Amino acid sequence: MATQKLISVLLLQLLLVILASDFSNGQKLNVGFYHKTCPNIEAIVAKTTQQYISRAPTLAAPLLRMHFHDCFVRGCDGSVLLNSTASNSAEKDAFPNQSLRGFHVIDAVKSAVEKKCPGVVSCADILALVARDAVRMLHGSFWEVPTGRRDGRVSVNSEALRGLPAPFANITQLKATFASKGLSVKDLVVLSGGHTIGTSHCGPFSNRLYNFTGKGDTDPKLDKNYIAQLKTKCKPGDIKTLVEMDPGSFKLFDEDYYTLVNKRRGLFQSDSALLDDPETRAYVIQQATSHGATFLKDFGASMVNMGNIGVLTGNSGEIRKQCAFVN
Ligand code: HEM
Ligand SMILES: *[C@@H]1O[C@H](CO)[C@@H](O)[C@H](O)[C@H]1NC(C)=O
Ligand SMILES: *[C@@H]1O[C@H](CO)[C@@H](O)[C@H](O)[C@H]1NC(C)=O
Ligand SMILES: *[C@@H]1O[C@H](CO)[C@@H](O)[C@H](O)[C@H]1NC(C)=O
Ligand SMILES: CC(=O)N[C@H]1CO[C@H](CO)[C@@H](O)[C@@H]1O
Repeated sequence: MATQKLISVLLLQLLLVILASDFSNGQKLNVGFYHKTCPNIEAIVAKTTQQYISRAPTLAAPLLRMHFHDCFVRGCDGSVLLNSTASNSAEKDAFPNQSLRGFHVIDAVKSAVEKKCPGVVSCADILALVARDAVRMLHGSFWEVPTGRRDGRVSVNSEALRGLPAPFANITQLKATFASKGLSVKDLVVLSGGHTIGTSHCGPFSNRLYNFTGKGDTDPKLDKNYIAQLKTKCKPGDIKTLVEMDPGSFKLFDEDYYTLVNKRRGLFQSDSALLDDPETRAYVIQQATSHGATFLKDFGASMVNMGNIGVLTGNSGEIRKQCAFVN
């Protein structure tokens, strides 16, 4: 009968769709992906990360930033962890990465995980978990990290500059960059709150202090008293000195970032730019005037969104044996 034939054709198609999605790149990440294959993964990652961060709390910030840099270039595929080879200059060696550090922590976590569950856990997932643990260890929020990412085999130096937003970016550029990764305007203003921890070299903002438009002027969007303070730390042409991005509380993951931005003390032009859009501005003011009522919760949600960018799943990519090298 025609209907029977139609039904069996439909069933066959359904089966093919299920099979195809099982073996393709279209799978979703999920919390507890390693439930059966590496049940203690979260504890192993947390323990090793803690060992490093308790000794050197300033490592937390670059580890969070590393996950951001991974996700914005080729998706969260561990490409930021790959070393250059004789024939390839990797993301790691690109200009925005010159200040990334903490690779040895990722390597140590990977070794600890490999001992218990060899060949099962991706470096991309390890990075996502370490970033979460780093924030938690600075008294920030906890969020569940969906896992199941696989590691990419490619890392290209020139893609890092193109994929990552510049500290000089204006609000239009920032919104466009985040939108191109599938992230919302809210994700932009929430994730920028990552600048509540860590340090920056003088380089990314010294133009705001000394020669903003090439006339020896300063950036009118930066608080005058703050400029005076920053000038005592960053002399003209100094690209090496480090300054705290949230002075006095750069080891505490809190809502201070929004208080600073609201006082026109965001360090980068990209931070100040959050006052130039009605939606991002409203969020800055809301968090600044409510002791960060929703920031920590929002941050976890936006980190999950960021952690989904361009992930490899199923049979795509590989599970690297060492995070700095493809298998
Ligand atoms: C919105 C666009 C962003 C721009 C333009 C930007 C730019 C920068 C720059 C220029 C630095 C200083 C690097 C140095 O000189 O050492 C920095 C540091 C940092 N960024 Fe961002 N960033 C952005 C978004 C993010 C996001 C989304 C996160 C994480 C969720 C993040 C986390 C950090 C952290 C934690 C540091 C401090 C690193 C350390 O202490 O070594 N940033 N960022
Ligand atoms: C990978 O490169 C980094 C510097 O970018 C270096 O410190 C590290 O030793 C290299 N890793 C290995 C396993 O060679
Ligand atoms: C942002 O920067 C781009 C590129 O420099 C420029 O074309 C655009 O006009 C700027 N937008 C705003 C709102 O300043
Ligand atoms: C400021 O920038 C202008 C234009 O780029 C340049 O000619 C001048 O030498 C700079 N001044 C200083 C003090 O760096
Ligand atoms: C951590 C790291 O690999 N940093 C590299 C960033 O890129 C510069 C070159 O542009 C290298 O010298 C650094 O070693």
